[in-house]
Amino acid sequence: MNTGSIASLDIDPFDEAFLADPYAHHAALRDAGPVVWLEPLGVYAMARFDEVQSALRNHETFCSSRGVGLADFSKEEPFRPPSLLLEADPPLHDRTRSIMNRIVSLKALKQLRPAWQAKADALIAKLVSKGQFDAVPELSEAFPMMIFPDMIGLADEGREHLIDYATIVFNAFGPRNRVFEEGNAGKEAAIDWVAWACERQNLKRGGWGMALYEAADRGECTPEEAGKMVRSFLSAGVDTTVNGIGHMVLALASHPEEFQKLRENHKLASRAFEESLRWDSTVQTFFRTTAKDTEVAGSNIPEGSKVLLFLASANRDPRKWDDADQFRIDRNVSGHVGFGFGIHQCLGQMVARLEGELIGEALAKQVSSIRLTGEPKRRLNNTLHALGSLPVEMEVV
Ligand code: 4MI
Repeated sequence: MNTGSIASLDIDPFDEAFLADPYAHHAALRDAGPVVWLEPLGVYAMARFDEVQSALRNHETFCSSRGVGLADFSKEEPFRPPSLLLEADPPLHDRTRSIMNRIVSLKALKQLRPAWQAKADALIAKLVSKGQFDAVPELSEAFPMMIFPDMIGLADEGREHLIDYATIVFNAFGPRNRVFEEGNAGKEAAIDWVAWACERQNLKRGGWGMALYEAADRGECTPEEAGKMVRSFLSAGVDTTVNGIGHMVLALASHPEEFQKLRENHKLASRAFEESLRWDSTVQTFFRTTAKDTEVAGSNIPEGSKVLLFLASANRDPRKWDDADQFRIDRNVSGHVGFGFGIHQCLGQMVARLEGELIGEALAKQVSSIRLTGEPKRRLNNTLHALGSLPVEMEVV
């Protein structure tokens, strides 16, 4: 229940008009106060940078083990057995994280880089020679699918289920609305395939999946837990980077002057990716649940409240960023919360950054101009800001 001075808004951030254009609605949420009450959902929300960042930092009060979606796992059956990482608090979370951190290492990525760079360059060369193409299937989906499943050591058969699985997982953080029902319809087979793909006997030797079972062999966790950690890789690793790359291409195509800056200085590629993540954050929102009564900016939030954190809005809060709505690849973007903040901050961020940097660099080297040839289409999802199609034309240098 909403008590006291907190502004109550008749806004459902999971309705289709909001999901189709979240940035048109964020200012109203931010301007209504540091904490607001969303009447249609019966949850608290924060959309300003300072409050989002401080809730993410304060994981003891704003916990994850009761789910990071609308459902409170202490009252409702979770849609799938909870993640040992995303939907866990310390000490369980920290144990999982340290097992996974040893696998997702700088050293591992250094080894992968040359082969990934060759693949990024070859993909862009192929697309530039085509001239016109849809950058969603042919670039932003194609590139992660060329590298990520091999890195995990997934079976060759059925990899196409990965994006359907992510659609289901990210829709499930929201309400059981039409986006959930229609977006997930016909994709159920992806759930069974992912369960199968996470089993030890279906993973290849030398991949990050098998490395988790080897951690189980050393007694760091049980084999069942290793399987769930593989599931975390598969849940988080594909659709996030797919749309991160898609948003970078969209941003560069719609800001030719920024693309020219990148062409003049290829070293800006990683910044271009980072800024595109701030400007159009793939993961728009996550919930937390209050583990105790708390106070935010003078307002009381009782224990057991769901609190919706608008990461993407924090990343465009004019209280924090100069010209917040402007995409500028040479700005100082450090501190954005597109990868979250605090103990849950994205485990795969180095992987995502490497993917984005390599695509940005390949574009800078090989392409002289990027032009939209039609309206970009959105694929509505309760959590991800996702692209359905992005028709572009690229001219060769
Ligand atoms: C931030 S996206 C994401 C992260 C982790 C998991 C799923 C999605 C998981 O299953 O652990």
